[in-house]
Amino acid sequence: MAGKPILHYFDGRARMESIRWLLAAAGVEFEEKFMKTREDLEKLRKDGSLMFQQVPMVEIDGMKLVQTRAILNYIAAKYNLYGKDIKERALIDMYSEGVADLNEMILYYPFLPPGDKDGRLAQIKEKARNRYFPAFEKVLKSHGQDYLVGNRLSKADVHLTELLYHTEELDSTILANFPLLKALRTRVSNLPTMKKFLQPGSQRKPFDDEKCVESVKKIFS
Ligand SMILES: N[C@@H](CCC(=O)N[C@@H](CS)C(=O)NCC(=O)O)C(=O)O
Repeated sequence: MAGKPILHYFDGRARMESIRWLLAAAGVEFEEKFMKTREDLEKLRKDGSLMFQQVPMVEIDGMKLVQTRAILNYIAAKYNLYGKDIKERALIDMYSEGVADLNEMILYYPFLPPGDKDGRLAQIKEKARNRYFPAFEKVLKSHGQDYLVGNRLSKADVHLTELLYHTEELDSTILANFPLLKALRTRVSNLPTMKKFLQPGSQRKPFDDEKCVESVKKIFS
């Protein structure tokens, strides 16, 4: 039997968090190896583990996978979170990419210079309220089903739920006008695998705070 996937990254959210969420949703246990220093990163680079010299890297099924989206797609395909046919997959990809666009803005936010943060926060909220959340609310309304695609859980639901949690951390009122998104978040959060992951003490990471930002600067500078 294959061992647990091993996640290589720093001890923070950034690009690895959506991988943690997706593995958790699939009910897959995983191990993590946190890089703490530049030497840790160099070691992975020198031993040829990082195809493009970048992390996230995930050891899974005898492979050393890099590129966040490739990793997510592999997990989704393996654990039936990727639709039943190519049309469903196209929708799941389209929704996941929309989520990723807003998520990218949030991911960089903690690493911005202090003077740029207020502007970026306003931009994130504006895009969430006026572009991304209305689009996903409309999808759920259009078919009246429990999940975004095919009436069953897919990676798109997991990514969107993660995004909803993270935007709510930035503004607790952000979901006020999106009842179907709230319902989706509750539904996904109540899945047994997710319930466990959302409890304190799980491998879910908190917001990337100043300590994390400092350590990341040391690793990558
Ligand atoms: N497209 C890649 C980007 C990965 C990336 O930018 N990783 C950063 C850490 S979050 C990194 O390793 N930076 C070092 C470098 O690019 O040399 C992905 O999605 O995985």
